Amino acid sequence: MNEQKVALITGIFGQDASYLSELLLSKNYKVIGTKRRASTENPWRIEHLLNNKNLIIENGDVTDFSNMLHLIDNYRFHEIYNLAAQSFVAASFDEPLHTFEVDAIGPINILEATRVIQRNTNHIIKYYQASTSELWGDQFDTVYDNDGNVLYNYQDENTEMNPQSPYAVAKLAAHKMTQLYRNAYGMFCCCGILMNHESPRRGEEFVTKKISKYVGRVYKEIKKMGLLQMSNEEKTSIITNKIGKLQLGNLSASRDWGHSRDYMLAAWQMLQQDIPDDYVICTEETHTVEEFLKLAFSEIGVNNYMDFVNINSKYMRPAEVLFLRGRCTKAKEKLKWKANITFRDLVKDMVIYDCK
Ligand code: NAP
Ligand code: F7E
Repeated sequence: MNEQKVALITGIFGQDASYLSELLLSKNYKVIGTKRRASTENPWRIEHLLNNKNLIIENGDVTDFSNMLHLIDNYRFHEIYNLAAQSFVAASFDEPLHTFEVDAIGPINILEATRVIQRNTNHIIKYYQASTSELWGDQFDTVYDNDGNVLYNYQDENTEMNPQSPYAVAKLAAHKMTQLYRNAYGMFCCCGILMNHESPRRGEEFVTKKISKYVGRVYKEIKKMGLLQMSNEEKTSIITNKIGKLQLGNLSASRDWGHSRDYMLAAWQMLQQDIPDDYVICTEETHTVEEFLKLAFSEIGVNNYMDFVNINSKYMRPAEVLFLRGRCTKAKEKLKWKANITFRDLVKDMVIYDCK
């Protein structure tokens, strides 16, 4: 019989950790998930997994080297997925030091602890670093036709990186360190450069969840109105007076949005390869925030979506990433991975969840 694999997932209460836990548990892994010690805990994303005997939750703060060292020493891990992060780009402008501590120093703590333990035990531990499309910042490459006309812009593993936020700078430090541990010490380390990925379990401060949650509230108000004979204008005005308008920032920013469930499969696949490498994971499509907004409202039969929105400068960023659209030829070829959940299905999934 094969030895049961043991995996560490840092940041177990986060969105991606919930889907990755489901995947690993379905493959009979023992999963050790770490959470930060907190006065109140909210494991809602993995509530359905808490009775699984193969899931163990431990306290673990990635900013504490000794904490990471003891944890990695206590278990014979085969795989480590470092998902823990201060992951909200906007907050990183207010908390640059905290963000750097968690998102850059945190991964170095884990890499260094892994290196020491691996050296002492000769037991190979594979490491996954949650890198991000934010690393590219304002950079992209372009494909031209024979007449020199632009066909499309994209980012892939070879695109220059020019981070535009404290979050992205910290993640770039972690990305480079992960590559260094692979090259200098021969460790099995992979960076998954993942484009934005969402789900009904997305944190409420991110724009997709903010929209789907608001649309869910509008839907409930429309349902309460039942068959009342009213114009759309009257309905809109009653609803926005009651629940307020949705406050948003830059609607023209463009993102390559996929589903977290699909992307966590790619993260796992990276660690199943014989040779460690870095991979871009994306859908190869791009949509603006406004397109997301329009589609989300159309799911509940509302077309006058802009009447529900107020553009609020509070949600504009000091520096913005305007355009993201990935190209993941390498992942398709080497991992045999592709995104299965379309943009339309993602929006639908989130809106249906928030309408319930
Ligand atoms: P998430 O929902 O914000 O999850 C991150 C988790 O990390 C949270 O549960 C958080 O715990 C935990 N954490 C924060 N500080 C910590 C610390 N010092 N020690 C241990 N845990 C800590 O993020 P996600 O969307 O699942 O993303 C997972 C990873 O992928 C992150 O590293 C993110 O930066 C990266 N990423 C995400 C995307 C995306 O679009 N989702 C794209 C590219 C890369 P609390 O709940 O206590 O705050
Ligand atoms: O913003 C614009 C905002 O906060 C998306 C993280 O998972 O993906 C995520 O980072 C876009 C930006 O995600 C609002 O300006 C407009 O252009 O949902 P977001 P993000 O910054 O792209 C990357 C890949 C990660 O690695 C990160 O961890 O939407 N936007 N109005 C708004 N954004 C927010 N949050 N709120 C608004 O009201």
